[in-house]
Parts: sequence; structure tokens; C-alpha cells
Amino acid sequence: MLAQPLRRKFNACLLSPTRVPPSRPDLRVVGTFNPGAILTGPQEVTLLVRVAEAPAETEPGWVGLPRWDVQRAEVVVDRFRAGEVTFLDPRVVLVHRTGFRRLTFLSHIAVWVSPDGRDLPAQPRHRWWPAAEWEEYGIEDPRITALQDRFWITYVAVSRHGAATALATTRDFIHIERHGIIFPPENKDVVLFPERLNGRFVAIHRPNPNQHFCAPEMWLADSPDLVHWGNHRPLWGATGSWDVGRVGGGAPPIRTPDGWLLIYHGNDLPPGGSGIGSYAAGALLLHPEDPGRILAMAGRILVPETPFETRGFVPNVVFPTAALVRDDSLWIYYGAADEHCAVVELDRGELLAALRPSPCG
Ligand code: MAN
Repeated sequence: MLAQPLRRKFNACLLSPTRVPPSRPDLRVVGTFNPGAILTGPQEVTLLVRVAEAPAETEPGWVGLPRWDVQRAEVVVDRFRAGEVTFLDPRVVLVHRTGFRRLTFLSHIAVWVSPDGRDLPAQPRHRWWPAAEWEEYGIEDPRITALQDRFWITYVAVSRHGAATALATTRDFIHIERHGIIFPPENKDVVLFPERLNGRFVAIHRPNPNQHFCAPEMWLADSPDLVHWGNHRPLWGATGSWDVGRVGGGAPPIRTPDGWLLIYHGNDLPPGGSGIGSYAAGALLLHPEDPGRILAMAGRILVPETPFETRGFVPNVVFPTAALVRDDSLWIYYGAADEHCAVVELDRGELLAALRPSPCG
């Protein structure tokens, strides 16, 4: 379904790499994007921003690829002769000797506290670094859910073992407790429902199999404790148009009187296509007690259109990672062009009116 994108009541680019100093002089910040966000006061929004850093300079003829060294607890840069690697896109290189991929940057997570959700102070409050072997190529794309007495953070842990999803908890966003991998590689874009359903915690996840028997899919799983997950079942497969290339949970679902509102992302690169394609946001409404039932869908609600979305490290990317209810609006926090953090305010009534009953409801 290719619906019209929704009217943007307010839209701002909150953070760009030029505003954030690198963590070390030999590194440069290439991305400040894909933020988790949650209300931590009546107006205050805490954001967990993915900060991607690459080597600042490499000698001509050499390529430097960063990695977290767990023993030394610091970033190290592995150097390759230019002929030993092939750039697949700005994010990924193929290392000929191993036949495996490496990222051109290493991501950590910076904690920003915004007094009003529309503006960020000059400095982050805290930075949170990789620590485990399965985080050596970075920690990415956090999503935050308030459940019981703490915040639960799902994030992508990337390493030579693949891209997995890990879980951490915090009460203050400074002291973080890690609970390890909850969905093994390849699995990203995990979002947690903010309530138990029928006594179980529920997640949406996105397995990414190497052998493609089907269109990209989001799946559901449930858990007694948020650490051990089972009862895996497919939720939604790409519709064959704007989300034919990839589909994945964006923001943790929001309860509405009619059901769970899920803001998700899709990518339009067809299988076998070259390049990266374009990432847009869509919306689904899931049954309030049985989220495996899709009641309604809105198709694309946000497409890349502003210059900070259409130009950048990866052009044409709108990648939603949080959605907050504020009065009559929904504020969606998202990564733009794999480079910036942005927020857009949508009218909740207009969004709900765009949802069309699903044939599978
Ligand atoms: C893809 C992109 C990158 C990300 C890697 C590893 O290549 O989503 O932004 O760094 O996967 O997760």
C-alpha cells in the first residue's frame, strides 16, 4: 500500500555529527542517529543516540577499520591495504582475506536529556561503550521501554559473530546493567511492548535469514522475564512495494483505544537490486490482546523529503526508533540519512484516520 505521507506539524533536525566532538582526536564522528527516546518528566525526553565514529585520517593507500578491543577496553583501528578490501557501501567493506564484512565505523551510545523533546543541550550526559566480545563492531539503534520499575533497552550488538540484539536495563541512564544477547544473529530491530499481554512480555523482532524463501518479515515472541524468549511466530511480511527490501520494528508499540500502534520501517530495494534503496516509515494497528492480528495498516506515513533525510552518509533514510504521545500528537524520533537525529510531530487523529482495515484482521 502506497498511502500519502502524513502532514508534518513540526519537524526538526536535533543533532548532527558536526555538533558532537569525537571521543578521541584520531577519530571523527560520522553519524549521530537512530535514537531511542522516552519521556522522563512531564516535558523532558531522554534520548539514547547512536554515535558512529570512523578513523579521522588514514595514510593514502590504506583503509582503517575501527573495532572495540575488549581486553584493552578501547577503540583500536585495524589497517588494511586499499587492495585488500572492497567498499560495498559507505557503511560496509568486504575483507578479501576472510571473505567477511567489516563496518567502516564503530558505534557507541550517548545519553542526551532534552528539556522539551524539541532541542538538545550542547553536551551528552553520559556515553555508553561496547564491553562484550559480541559488541566489538559496535552497539547500535537502541529502543527504550518503561516496564515495571526500570527502563529496558534493546540494542544491536555487532561483531564477527553477526548482528544480534542485546538487552540492558537502567533506572537513571547512567548505571546500565547488561543482560546479554536475547535474539542471536541475524536479528535486529527488536521492540518491547510496554505491558504484559496475557501474563507474558511480548517483543517484535526481525530475523534476517541468509536464504530468502520469503519477503522480509517481522516476528512476535513472548517471554516470562524479558530475557528468555519463545513462542516465535511471523507477524507481518513486506507488501511488495516500498517495504520489499527490508521491514523492521521501529518504535516500541503504543496502546491506543483501538489497539497497538506500531510505527515500523521499510526499505524499497528489491531482492538482487544494487545500492541501499530508500527507507520510509509505516504504521500498523495490532489487536489489543492478540498482537499477532493486524487490524489496520496505513502504508507509508513518512518518506525521505527534507534535505537532512535525502542527503547524508546514506541518502534517503527515515528510520523511526521511538514514538511518544504528546497531547493530540505523536512525536516520532528517527534517524535521518544514517547521519542525523530528527523529530517529527504528527497529528494523532490524522494518523489513526489513515489506518485502513486489514484483510487479515
Ligand atoms: C547495516 C546498517 C548499518 C549497521 C550494520 C550493522 O549495514 O544498518 O547501519 O551498522 O548493518 O548492524
